[in-house]
Amino acid sequence: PFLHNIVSHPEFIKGHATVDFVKDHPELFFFQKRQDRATRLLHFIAETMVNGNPDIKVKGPYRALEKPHIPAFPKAAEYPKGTKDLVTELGPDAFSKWLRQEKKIHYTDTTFRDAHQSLLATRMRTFDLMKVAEGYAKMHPQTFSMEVWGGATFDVCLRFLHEDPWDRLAQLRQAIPNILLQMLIRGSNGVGYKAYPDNLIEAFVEKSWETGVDVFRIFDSLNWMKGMDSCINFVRKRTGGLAEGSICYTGDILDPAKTKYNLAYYLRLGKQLEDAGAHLIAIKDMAGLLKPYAAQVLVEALRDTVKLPIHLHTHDTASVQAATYLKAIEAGVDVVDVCLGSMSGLTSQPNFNAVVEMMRFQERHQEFDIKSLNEFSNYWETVREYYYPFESGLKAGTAEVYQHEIPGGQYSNLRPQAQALGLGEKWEQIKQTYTEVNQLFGDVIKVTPSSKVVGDMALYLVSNNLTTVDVLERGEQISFPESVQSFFRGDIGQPEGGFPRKLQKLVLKEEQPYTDRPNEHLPPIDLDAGFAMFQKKHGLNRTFLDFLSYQLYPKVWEEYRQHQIRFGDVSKIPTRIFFYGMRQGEEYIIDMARGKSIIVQYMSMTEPDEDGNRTVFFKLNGQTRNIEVRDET
Ligand code: 3PY
Ligand code: ZN
Repeated sequence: PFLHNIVSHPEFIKGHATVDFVKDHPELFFFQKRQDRATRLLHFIAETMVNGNPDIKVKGPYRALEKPHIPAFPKAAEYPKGTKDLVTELGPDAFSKWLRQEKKIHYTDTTFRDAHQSLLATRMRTFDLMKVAEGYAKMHPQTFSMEVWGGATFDVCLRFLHEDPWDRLAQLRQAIPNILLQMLIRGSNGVGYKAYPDNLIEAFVEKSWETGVDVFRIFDSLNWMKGMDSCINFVRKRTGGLAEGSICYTGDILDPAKTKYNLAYYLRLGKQLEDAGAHLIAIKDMAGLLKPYAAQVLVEALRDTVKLPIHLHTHDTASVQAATYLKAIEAGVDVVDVCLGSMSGLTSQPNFNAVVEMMRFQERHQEFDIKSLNEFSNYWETVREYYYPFESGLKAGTAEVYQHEIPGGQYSNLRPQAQALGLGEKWEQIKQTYTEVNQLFGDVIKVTPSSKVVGDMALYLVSNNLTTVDVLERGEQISFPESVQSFFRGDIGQPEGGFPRKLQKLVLKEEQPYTDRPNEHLPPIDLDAGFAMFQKKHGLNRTFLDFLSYQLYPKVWEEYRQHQIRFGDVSKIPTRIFFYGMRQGEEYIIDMARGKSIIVQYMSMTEPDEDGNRTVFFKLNGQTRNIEVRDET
C-alpha cells in the first residue's frame, strides 16, 4: 500500500515529487486497516443490541414492525420521459417559460426531504428511500420534481445517521434520472446555520448540481435579498439547473392590523427575485400560515407582478392547507408541494394522493395512477413505524400555529429539545414564549436559522424563569445565548425594518454590530490547498465532496469519519436493525455493495463478564462470529 500511496499521489503524478516528497507527506503512511467490512458492520449491530442506538431513547422490545410492501413497477422498462429530460432539451430559461404557460397543475413530492424533516426529525435513511426511488420514477414521471436533499438532511445524515449525504444524492440521481431533483438551500448559509465564504457556497452549488440537484430552492431566513443574490448567481453561472428564489411567508396579508409583511412587501420581494435572475419564485410558507383566501390574493398578484412560474410550499400544521392549495390553483399557481399520504399532514405538507383526487375532473387536473400512488403511500405508512421514536407527538392540526408561527421543520425538533432540557412539561409556556420573543425581536421572519435563534431564546427564558419584560428591564445582567448574540451582531443578515435598537444594545453590550453581508467578513477558502491538506490529514481516498462536507461541518464530519472507520458504511444496514438490533435466530441479508451481500444471523449474547463486556454471537454466512462489546447500560 505504501508504494501505491506514492504513485497515486497527485503531486507524484504531476511530476512534482522531490527528494523531500515522502517526508512532506505523512499521509503516505496511512494505511486503511484491512478489517473486513462485514466484521465492522457486525460490530455496529452488536453495539446496538447491547447499548441501544444512542440516537433513540428506546431499546427493544419494540413495536411489531412489519415488512414494508414495495409497490410494483416494470423493472425492465425504460424510464418514461419526465421534467428532467425537458430541462435538458429546452435549457432552464425556456423550461421556465414552458412551465409558466402550462395549464395543468404540477406537483413537487417532498416525501424524501421536508416531510420526514418535519414529522420525524429528518431521520429517514437512504436505505428506505432507495427501496422505492426507481419504482416511483418509473410509475410517476409526471411529477414536477422530487425534493430530496438540503435543508437539515445534510447535517442529520452525517451527525445521526452516519451516512454520506453526497452518496445519498448520487444514488437517488441514478435511480431517478427522469424527474427533476430539488434541494433546499439557505442562501449564504448553505445547508448550515451560519454564513460561509462565498467561494465555498459556489463550490457547494456546483458540486450539488454535478452530483444530481436540478432545482435549487434558495431562501434567506430574513428574506434578505443580499443573502440570496449570490446563490442565485452561482446556480446560473455554475450549473445547468434552475434557481428558485423564495419568498418566506409570515403573518397574514389579510389582517389589516399586521402591516409589516403586507402584500406590497411580498410583491416587491418577488420582483427583486425575478430581477436577480431566478427561474421560478417559491412562496415558502414554512409554518403553514398562508390561509386560503390570502393565497388567492397573493398568487394572483404575484403572477401579475412577475413573469415567472410560481411554486407554492406550505405545511399543514393547522390542517386547512388543502384549501389553500385549491384557492392557489384557482388563482393560477403553477406548482404545489405535496407529499405521499402517509407522510403528509400536520407539520408536513398536504396529502399528495388526496390533492390529486381533489382535482380530478377539473380543468387543471394532472393525471396520476392513483392506485400506484396509494401503494407508495402505504409503503411509507409501514416504514414510518420504524421511526416512531422521532414522532413529534402532535396528534391533530392546531390553530395555535397562527399565534406561535413555529415552522413545521422546527416543531418536530423543538419539543424533543425542550424535553432534553427537562422542560417537557413546560411545552405550552415555550410556545407562548416563542410568540413573545418574536415580538421582542421586532416580528422577524422565522425559518432556519432565524427560527433557531427565536427558539433558543424561548428555551433560555423558560429554563431561567425569565420573561421578555425581564429582558428589557434587566438585560445588562443577562448573558444571552450565543445564537442570539450572533443574530444581533448581523451574522445571519439584516431583518426587515432593522433590529430593535435597545435590545440590540442589551444583547451585544460593547460589541459593534454590522449591516453588510456576513460573507464579506469571511475570506475565501483556498480550495486547492485546503483539499490537499485535508487529504494529507484524512487519507488520499477522501474526495473533494468529503472536503466540502468537512468545510461545512468540520466536527460533525470528523465524527462521521471516525464512525465510518470503526463500523464501515452503516447506511447498508436495514432500518429495523439499525435502530433496534436483531431478534434471536433472525436472519438478514445485507447488501453491502452491488452484487455483494452477507447473511447475518443473531444467535445469542452472554451476560457481562467482570470487566463489563458481553460477547455477542452471530452467524455470518453460516460461520460463527463473536463480537465483544462493553455494556454501558
Ligand atoms: C430548512 O431550512 O431546513 C427548512 O426546512 C426551512 O423551512
Ligand atoms: Zn418546509
